[in-house]
Amino acid sequence: YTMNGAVTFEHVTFQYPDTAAAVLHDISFETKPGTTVAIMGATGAGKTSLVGLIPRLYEQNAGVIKIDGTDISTLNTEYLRDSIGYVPQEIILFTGTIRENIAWGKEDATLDEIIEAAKLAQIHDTIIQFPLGYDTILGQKGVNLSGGQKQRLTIARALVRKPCILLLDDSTSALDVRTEASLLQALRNISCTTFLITQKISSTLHADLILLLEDGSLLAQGSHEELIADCALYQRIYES
Ligand code: DGT
Ligand code: MG
Repeated sequence: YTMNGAVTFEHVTFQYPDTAAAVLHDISFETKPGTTVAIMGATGAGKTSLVGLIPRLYEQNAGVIKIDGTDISTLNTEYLRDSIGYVPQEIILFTGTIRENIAWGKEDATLDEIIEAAKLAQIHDTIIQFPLGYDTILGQKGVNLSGGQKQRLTIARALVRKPCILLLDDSTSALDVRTEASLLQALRNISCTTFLITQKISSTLHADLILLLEDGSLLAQGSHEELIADCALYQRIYES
């Protein structure tokens, strides 16, 4: 691990090149290394766009993003994307073994590294229950996984690259509360700064920082206790 994973946004504004209106307005926040950041907000609020700026999938129009104090626009994008794991909102699995699906993009991963990643992603116990274990074939010719199993497999795929920062775009929506809590704890144990886009209040309860987006603006930020005390929208989400 080369990065500590402290991410800072300073007055970040972003709009997609082909559109007139900004989708993120003046976003500022600061995370500590190895912590959990939950990002909440209605559909279209800008959650996916926000996390996409961290590995520089897009460039902000104004403001500065820093990792460990360094402006990311001065960092090599290959280095950035090697250090940042990204689990996109759309899950992509292919017909092949579980082992191949986890190692996708890092074909030189050893079986030990794959198992380690699967354990962190809370999917190892499920995998070893299949008669063929990691050699189980997925897809039309093999087993079909549940939504939550697919999500954990794609999280394992990101973890096999040993990222310092992990971006989970709605990747725990199908996990039960206990499994999600175990996953977040495992990520804390390896000091991986985790951005978790979520609609579930159960995911935010243990987050160190919650970012609540509304129409591209950061409506509120803080811990669960702080937002319950200060933010009417968060209270409404909590009570619904
Ligand atoms: P979700 O996933 O439905 O919960 O919504 P978010 O919060 O992830 O929203 P996001 O960041 O995907 O979209 C924010 C706004 O940006 C929304 O008005 C749609 C627009 N947008 C998203 N992706 C693109 C893109 O690739 N190109 C353009 N021009 N606009 C985009
Ligand atoms: Mg999204």
